[in-house]
Amino acid sequence: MKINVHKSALVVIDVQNDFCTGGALEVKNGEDVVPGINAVLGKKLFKKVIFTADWHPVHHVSFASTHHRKPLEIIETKTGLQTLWPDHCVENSKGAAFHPYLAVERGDLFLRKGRDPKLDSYSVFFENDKKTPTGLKGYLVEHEITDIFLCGLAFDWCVFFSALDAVSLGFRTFVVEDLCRAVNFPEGFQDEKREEMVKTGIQILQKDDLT
Ligand code: VGL
Ligand code: ZN
Repeated sequence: MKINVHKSALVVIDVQNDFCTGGALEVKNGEDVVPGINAVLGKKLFKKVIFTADWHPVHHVSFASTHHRKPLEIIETKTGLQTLWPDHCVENSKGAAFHPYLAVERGDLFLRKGRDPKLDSYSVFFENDKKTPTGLKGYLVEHEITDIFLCGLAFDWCVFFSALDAVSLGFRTFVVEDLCRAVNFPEGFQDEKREEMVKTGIQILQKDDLT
């Protein structure tokens, strides 16, 4: 597909050490997206490039350890159901840093999310209460971006929720599937989320489709 450079932004979601092999919340082969993302960035197809980072304080509400529970258990919080994770992306830790080979020098805007101790944020647009904005919409609108392309980690969590919000905010929304990797737990979750995205009007494409 031919990208309209003047109206398009690429959002690279949470390509951080903790989501890569050996990380605290390892996404299988997460780091495999890095060369492809760097190659796409080198093509200069986008008016703006945004890198996001999951960035939590210690004892964050999403950490199983905070509740003396086990990862992947689900608990009820004031803002609804919360899936619990291993401690991950703790602010200023090595795990929270971007993957060392990611071409972050191409970034226009860097956005941290999940900084409220009591509220998680999967989406790069709204925190999990579905109403607290991150500010990204304002940035994109001010730069007259209408088309957004999402990639990164994890396909079935942060990329998924970000894509749904992008559509609801009125952006033409594309997910570059082969520049994402999924948690896929339970098995089949990835296909389920993919299906949901397609039904919502999100276009799924591959990196070689970007020209
Ligand atoms: C993510 C689980 C918890 C993600 C972040 O970036 O997909 N998943 N925090
Ligand atoms: Zn997180």
